[in-house]
Amino acid sequence: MSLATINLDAAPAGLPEEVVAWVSSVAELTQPEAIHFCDGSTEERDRLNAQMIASGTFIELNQAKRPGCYLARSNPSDVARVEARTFICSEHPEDAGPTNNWADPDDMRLTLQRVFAGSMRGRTMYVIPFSMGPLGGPISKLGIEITDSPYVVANMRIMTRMGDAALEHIKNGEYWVPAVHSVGYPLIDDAGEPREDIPWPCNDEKYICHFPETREIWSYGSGYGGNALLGKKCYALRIASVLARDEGWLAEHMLILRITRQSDGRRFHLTAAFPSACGKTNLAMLRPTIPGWKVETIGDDIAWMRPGPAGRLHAINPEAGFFGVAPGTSEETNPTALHALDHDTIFTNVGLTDDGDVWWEGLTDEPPAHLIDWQGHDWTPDCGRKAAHPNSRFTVRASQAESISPDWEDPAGVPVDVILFGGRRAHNVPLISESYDWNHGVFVGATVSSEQTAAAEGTVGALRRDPFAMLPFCGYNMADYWGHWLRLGAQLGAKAPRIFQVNWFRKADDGHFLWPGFGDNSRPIEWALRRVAGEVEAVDAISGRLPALDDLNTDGLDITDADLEHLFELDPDAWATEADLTEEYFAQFADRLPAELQGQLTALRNRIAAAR
Ligand code: GTP
Ligand code: SPV
Ligand code: MN
Repeated sequence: MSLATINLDAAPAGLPEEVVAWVSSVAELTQPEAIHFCDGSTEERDRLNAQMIASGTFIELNQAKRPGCYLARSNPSDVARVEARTFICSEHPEDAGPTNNWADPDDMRLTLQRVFAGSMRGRTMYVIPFSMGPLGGPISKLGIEITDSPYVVANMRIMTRMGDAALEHIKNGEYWVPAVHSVGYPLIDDAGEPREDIPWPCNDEKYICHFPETREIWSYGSGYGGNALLGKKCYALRIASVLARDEGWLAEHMLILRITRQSDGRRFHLTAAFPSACGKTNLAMLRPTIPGWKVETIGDDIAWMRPGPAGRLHAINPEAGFFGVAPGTSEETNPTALHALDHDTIFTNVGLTDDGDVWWEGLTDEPPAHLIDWQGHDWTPDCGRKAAHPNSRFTVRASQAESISPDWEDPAGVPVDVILFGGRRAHNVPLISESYDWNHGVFVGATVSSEQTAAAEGTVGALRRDPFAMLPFCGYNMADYWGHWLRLGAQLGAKAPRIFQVNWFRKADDGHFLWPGFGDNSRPIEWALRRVAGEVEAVDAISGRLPALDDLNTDGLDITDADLEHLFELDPDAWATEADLTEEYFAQFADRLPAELQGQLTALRNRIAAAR
């Protein structure tokens, strides 16, 4: 089958030969019934929405209450990223490193040929040209995702700059990354018999594959989130981290925000890496509980950062939307996000109320008396099940957040002053500490551990290492990635951002969170910014430099003195155990581990010994 023999509705003129050849080869393999090149128009969106309502993929929400909003319910087996089925297919296993699943690229190509063969039979194949980052920007990059899922098209339309405008850049010969996705549910079976479509097609066999040398993405079997919206984790993190290593920049799992001090108008830009579902969206939309600071949102999940002309590190948000965790989002915790969801939002796996609205755990104190849960079953508050899946999400344009910065689409990015590393740590890690220098900051980032959340399949709550919040997202050997960070720091020198570690999740012995979090996170951040401005001293300690308690703004803060002190307690014995575990952790990287990090471990041990 060649492109010419496939019934194209509106194939754009002037496609580069390599695009035609690639689309044809994927069509030949997957055998779709039709091919549609997405133009990104509202007409196209409306047509696909109507089609998804008819097929049951979308449930139209109450349009008087939430215009342009839809609910999708996934298959209960397809609710999160599948890290065990995510592969880095580099030629040499050591280039994927011990923290990734490696697969031989030749073997994987054979597997992919097998599963993709005929996988789109009876379906339309959508071709989505997209830009990660503002169109034509110096830090931005292009891609084309082929998918057989209209739900993916609808989400990519929100999450990226998608359609004709991106295609124009590809037609001009700019570099683009190919990404192929199939849900793996053809509508014609092997015997040639047609079968009915279902609201959430997917396949029990899943492969999320990355080829770092040829810079390709192939994803099979899942329609959910980062498994299927290939611009996000697959491109903007796993493939982009490889591009960034080779080209001298950084692709990171970080939010970006601007904080302006109103008294003198001084602007600070901050990026922060937290593991999945650990508060990036909330922090990106921070509403300070202390006066005098204004926060603007630039991004909530991914930052691409490059040294700029004046030698500073500049960050852009490569995405155009938020794919945010719904549960826990409320008028109290994140009013900005909540208000953004008033219109033109796709909700996935949340509860459906009797008046056609949405609900999730934490949205209101008082749950509705009845609703339909994320699996389509009747739900009442006492039924013992969750109304929304813990990894249920909303997809919304970034521009719908009232906190969005007027400069969020500046193609040159914003100059970064501060980098935060955080995780969920019930013990040991203080509310905030400053790294002694860049290399110490890299050590802190490299040793982050965090309790696992529902964002990926696995044991929720289990403590695991999540270096730089990139464990599931680094496209090459993690030790080489640390080396890349060390080199970039040396290049930036005195102009490098300052690095801090934070932990909103420390718990008291009775299990309550010691820190109120959310808007009050502005307090330790204020201290960090005052450090950058050279306005406040710090106290040298085991894990880094701590604030003197008097320097942390606690006006109006609802916390006991005991809890406040506990937040900064550093137990030398517990830290000696941390150091032992770090040594064990580092051992798996063998001779790829940068010597500087071994040196940082020794320095940590020396500080522990001095504190004893
Ligand atoms: P991904 O989109 O998965 O990368 O994650 P994210 O980091 O953007 O996650 P998000 O901001 O949606 O995290 C939400 C979870 O973090 C919810 O369970 C919140 O209740 C919790 N959370 C966010 N901020 C805080 C905080 O300051 N304190 C506490 N205790 N919990 C918080
Ligand atoms: C994450 O898991 O870090 C996310 C959600 O941001 S997903 O896009 O599904 O990866
Ligand atoms: Mn994320």
